[in-house]
Amino acid sequence: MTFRPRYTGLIDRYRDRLPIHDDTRIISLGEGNTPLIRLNNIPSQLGKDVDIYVKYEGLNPTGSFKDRGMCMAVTKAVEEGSKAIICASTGNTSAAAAAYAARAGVTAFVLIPEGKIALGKLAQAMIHGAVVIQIKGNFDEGMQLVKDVAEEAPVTIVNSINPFRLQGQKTAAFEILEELGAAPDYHCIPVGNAGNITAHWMGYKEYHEHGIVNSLPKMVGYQASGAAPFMRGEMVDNPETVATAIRIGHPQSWDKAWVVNKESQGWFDECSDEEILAAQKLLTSQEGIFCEPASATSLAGAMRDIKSGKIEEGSKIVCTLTGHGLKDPDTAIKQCEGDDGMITVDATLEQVKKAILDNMS
Ligand code: AN7
Repeated sequence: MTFRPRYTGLIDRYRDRLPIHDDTRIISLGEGNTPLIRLNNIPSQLGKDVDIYVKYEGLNPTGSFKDRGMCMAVTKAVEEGSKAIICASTGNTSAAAAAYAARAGVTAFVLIPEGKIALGKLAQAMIHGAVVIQIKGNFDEGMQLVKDVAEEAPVTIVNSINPFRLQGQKTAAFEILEELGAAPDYHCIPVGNAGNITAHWMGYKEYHEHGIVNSLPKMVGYQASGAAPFMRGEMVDNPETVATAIRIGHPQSWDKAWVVNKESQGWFDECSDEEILAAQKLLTSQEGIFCEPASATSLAGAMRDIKSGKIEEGSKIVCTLTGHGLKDPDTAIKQCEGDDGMITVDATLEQVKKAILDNMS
């Protein structure tokens, strides 16, 4: 039996690469160190010789990649003496802010678009004790209100415009490089505010500049068609998509993401809601991996670009799955309506046996 040190979260693990002092009180829930899972079935179904890995960020403590950034943002807010944090959110940021605020003993204020956040995320914000402020408006309006109110009230913004968020989130790229020993050829990622694509590129470049690896990926950002400002080349005022996490029309990291696009020689593209949901279902049913709709955008786009040959055979591809499928049970159940996966029978041996024998594949 070999013992290994207890994993205590990404700030401890990467403290030399993060803006942390020796005596900083670290606010951590053990985030990071998420699995990089090689897909077994989908590549062959595509009929292409490609190697696809998914980085399952849904396995972070609050079920999304936001924990990587939030542990840093809250750690630094507390270090600076802040008693309250605030964010606008399509759901996951609010869940993470609520949890890390509870851990730190500070107040979290979260602005969410009324009726447009997935049920699991709302439950998280509420049960962790955040002050949930629903606005009759969308994320972009909430973000502007957060910026305005932070000028007038003693609250620290923990959206990804807080630079410590991206510092924490860059560690996902470190983990990928450590496991693969080199950069993938392509890193495919869902894009909303474009903080995460920016943070990944920071991480990839940092290991490259320090000579830890000698390759860099092409960064490919996929948006939902109804919320695709990077494809339109301008802000979108009324974004709409089933993938509520990325229902964002005014990305906060607009300029940074265009730099990533250029430097990495990657591209942006869009996926329809149908493609997103199909990819989510394919991943659950063929690989056993359950991510939320927004997260499946990375795989939906990658599959299309693999099929068309834009991503060449022989490529190694990492798709980030940003959030857990349990975040949005309503959409998952709705997706299965009309399937014959649920059968109601009398509580008798005869009926249960018939249900089994009729459904053996
Ligand atoms: C599952 O929670 O913006 O491009 O307020 O929850 O870094 O914005 C969520 C974003 C992708 C997009 N996937 O990441 C919020 C919020 C999921 C997300 C994104 C989000 P960015």
